[in-house]
Amino acid sequence: MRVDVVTIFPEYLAPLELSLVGKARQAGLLDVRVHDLRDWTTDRHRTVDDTPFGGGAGMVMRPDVWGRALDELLADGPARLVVPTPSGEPFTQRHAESWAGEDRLIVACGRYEGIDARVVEHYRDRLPVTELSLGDYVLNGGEVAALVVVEAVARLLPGVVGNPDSLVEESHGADGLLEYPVYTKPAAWEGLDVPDVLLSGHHGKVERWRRDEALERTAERRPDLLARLDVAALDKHDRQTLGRLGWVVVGNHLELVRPA
Ligand code: JB8
Repeated sequence: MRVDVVTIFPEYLAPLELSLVGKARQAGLLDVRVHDLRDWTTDRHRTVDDTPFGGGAGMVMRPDVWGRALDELLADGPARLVVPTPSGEPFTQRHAESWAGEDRLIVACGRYEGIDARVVEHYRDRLPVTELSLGDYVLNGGEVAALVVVEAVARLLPGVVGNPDSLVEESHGADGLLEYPVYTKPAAWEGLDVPDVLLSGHHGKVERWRRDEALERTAERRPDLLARLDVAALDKHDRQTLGRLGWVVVGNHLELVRPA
């Protein structure tokens, strides 16, 4: 897969040389190209921004500079355009899974007050475009989101993660629950013991304990995930555990009932 990242801070993307993503690139599994938006400016000062029409604080990125950059990259062929913005849709593992099956992404990193809205309006009629949020907080630009998207997608590409089993049993995986807690040696540390069941060698009991821990953690930390869970994925024991946590099946979903 190919990913083009366009930014006024190409050095910000240096971590994409490292670790698993760096190895995937070296192995030829992932082609990441980082571009300086200022390469598409035409003035002496390499200007990428201007004052907002209608007034207000800050500066807005010019659509003409972005248009030249994106048109040149798109001359190589079609791509999905990803535009990080705090007003985008929340990035999830579902986006990463879907995009890992695509040929090409272009990530357009804004700065200042963002990119002139006509850029997304123009390319939406020509390409799949996703305005994407990393969460409900505000960063200074889209570069961190570009790092997040490349890492989340790259690890799902065939051959990038050595043991593909690592990809199936994890948080925000298909079962819609958070991961259970994990432990390794030493079995006793700072007065804290690893739960006995994990040392028992009883595979069935280990699996049940992990499932209950995942359900409890999700109920405690991410009730929004439980409320969106498909109850078809829950066995009788799951429903018992959730019942003790105050969650009951109503139709095809879960609801939290407070004790009377
Ligand atoms: C200007 O918070 B963010 C984010 C913030 C930004 C821009 C893009 C993304 C562009 N500020 O993810």
